[in-house]
Order: sequence, then structure tokens, then C-alpha cells
Amino acid sequence: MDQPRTALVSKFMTLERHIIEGERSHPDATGAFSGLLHGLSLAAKLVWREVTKAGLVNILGMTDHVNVSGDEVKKLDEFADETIYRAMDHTGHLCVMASEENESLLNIPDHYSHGNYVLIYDPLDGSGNIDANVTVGTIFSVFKRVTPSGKGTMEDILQPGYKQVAAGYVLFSSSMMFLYSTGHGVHGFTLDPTVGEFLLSHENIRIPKRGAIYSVNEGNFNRWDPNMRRYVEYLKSECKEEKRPYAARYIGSLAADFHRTLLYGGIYCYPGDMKNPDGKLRLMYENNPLAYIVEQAGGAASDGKRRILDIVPEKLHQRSPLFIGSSEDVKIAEEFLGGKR
Ligand code: AHM
Ligand code: MG
Repeated sequence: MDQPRTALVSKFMTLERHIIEGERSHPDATGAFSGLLHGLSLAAKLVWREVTKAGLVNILGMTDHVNVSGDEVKKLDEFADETIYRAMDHTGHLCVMASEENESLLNIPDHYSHGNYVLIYDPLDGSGNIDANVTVGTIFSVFKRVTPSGKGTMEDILQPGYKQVAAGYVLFSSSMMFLYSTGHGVHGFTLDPTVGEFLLSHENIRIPKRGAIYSVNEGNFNRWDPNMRRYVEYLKSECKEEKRPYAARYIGSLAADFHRTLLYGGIYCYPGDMKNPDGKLRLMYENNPLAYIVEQAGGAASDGKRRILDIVPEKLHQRSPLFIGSSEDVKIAEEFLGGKR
């Protein structure tokens, strides 16, 4: 009751209002962005509904791929993939899409109009963890098309990350969050399930310049090159001024590991190794959107040698190593990897 009026009012910044107000500041805006982000937030709510039921599958009598009524039960990542596609295919704002779950690009059906934007998404990142009730996420990236009109092509998809016009991710966790940037900072919204609205909870997120947490699958240690091993040994060695040893945290679900890194600072690494020289993560679906977000929050993202956003992709499912987080941490990682330290 004693809460100041302004504090109460600020809680009513919904995702939709935030997007519309952001768009109004651009005189030539067409409303396409509002439409796009609205479609994505709707898809996120539909995916969340299924994710929260994941643990009930056996209890409700669903077996493997068939539920009690004989309907086929889709795997959650396939469900998420299709839900996002269907929420976005008819909006008139997109000319083409690409999803981590699909080998080739996703065309907009002929009977819908084709717009000026391109959507690239990882429908349910970290879905391998879902049986353990671990946080998973949807990651997305938006580009402006480069071809003039009609159906989008591979040329529209294979653009370097610095050309993104928006990116974001949704976290399916103890609460659901929607974070996005259109190049004016990073803003986070938490779903109020009682009213079904995303409300602004994290305005203009800034990542600390340096952190004290590292996040990497250290089980691969013996496959790393010596510079990577030396870097991790450095993070674990004692130095009070630099807050070392760093704490190790690894969920194994990129969206979740990234989110913690964004809020607390530090570094997330998925390096290349002897078995997989380009690491595991995909440039277009994971690294580019998160690199855009982290830079918008004052951080950095590198493949160990160069800025992620500068990489010109050659193929749809291209992988690249990822070092992402606080700007100073990423710089130090690059120095180790380049043998300069
Ligand atoms: P996915 O897109 O098939 O879910 O794979 C990506 C996931 C990331 O979420 C996570 O950071 C990484 O794979 C974990 O890999 P690993 O098990 O090798 O540590
Ligand atoms: Mg993924």
C-alpha cells in the first residue's frame, strides 16, 4: 500500500506496449516488428504450455509417441519448431525462415504474402535436458531481406550477424522470460501466468565488465588444444585481485547458461576441439543471436579469434566455437587462445 505510485505503474509495461512504443520512436516504422515479436511471444506461450506438461506425459497415459486418444504425441522440440513456424508463416512480415530442426530453409506458403524480414530460430535449445526438468529456451534472430521481393532465398539467410535487426530468447524455467533487443539495449519480460502477459522485469540489462564465473563442458578438457587448457587452468588458479579462482557453473543448456552469464557476468565457452574443430554450437541459430544480445548489453562474443557478428556464414547449419560474456573475460580468453598469454 505504501509503495510509490510510480513503482506500481512501471509494472504495467507489457511486452506489447514496449515494442509498440519502441516502434513509434521510428517515424518510418510499418508495424512489422510489432507483428513479428507479437507472433513470437504467442508461440512462446504455446510452447510453454506444452513444456510445463512434459513431466505429466507418462501419468496421463501417453506412451512413446501415442497418447490415450491414439493421437501422435510430438517430441517437444518438433512441437516447438512447428508452433513457431505456424505462428509466423501468415504474418506477411517474413519472406523466409530457417530452423535448427530443419535441414533446408522454410518457405512461406504461396497463399500468404511475403514481407521484408527473415526469421532464424532454434526452437527448443537444450531439449536433451527436458526429462530432468532443466531450463530450456527458444533463441531467435531477425534480419532484413537482401533480395528485392517474393520468396526469400538462401542469400537472405546467409548474412553476417552484424546485420541482425533484432534478436532474443525465451527461457522456460521456474518462470518464463522473453528477452529481446532491436538495437536499443536488452530488455527482459517475465510472464505473469494469471493474466497471460509478459511484464517488463529487467530493463536495459548491462553485463558486468568482468565476472568471476566460467561455464564450459570441462569433460572435453583432454580434447582441447593446449592454449584452451591453459586458459581454464588460469581461471582456476588463485589471484585475489582478479577474483580467481572463478566459480564453475555449467547447466548444459545454452539459453540458461547464457542468461546467467548475462546477469552475473563471466564467460561461457564452447571451444573447438580435436573431435569437433568448430565446436558444437550453430552460428546462425545460437551464436549470432546471443552475440547480438550480449553486445547490446555491453559484453562481447568471439570464436576465439574474431567477433562472432563479423563471421560471414557459408552454410545454413555452420558451427563455430563460442566465447561469450563479459568484455574483459572474452578479451582474456582471446589472448590465451592466440598464445599471447
Ligand atoms: P541442442 O541445440 O541440440 O539442444 O544442442 C545445444 C546444446 C546447448 O544448449 C548446450 O550449451 C550444449 O548443447 C551442451 O553441449 P554439451 O553436452 O556438449 O556440453
Ligand atoms: Mg540449440
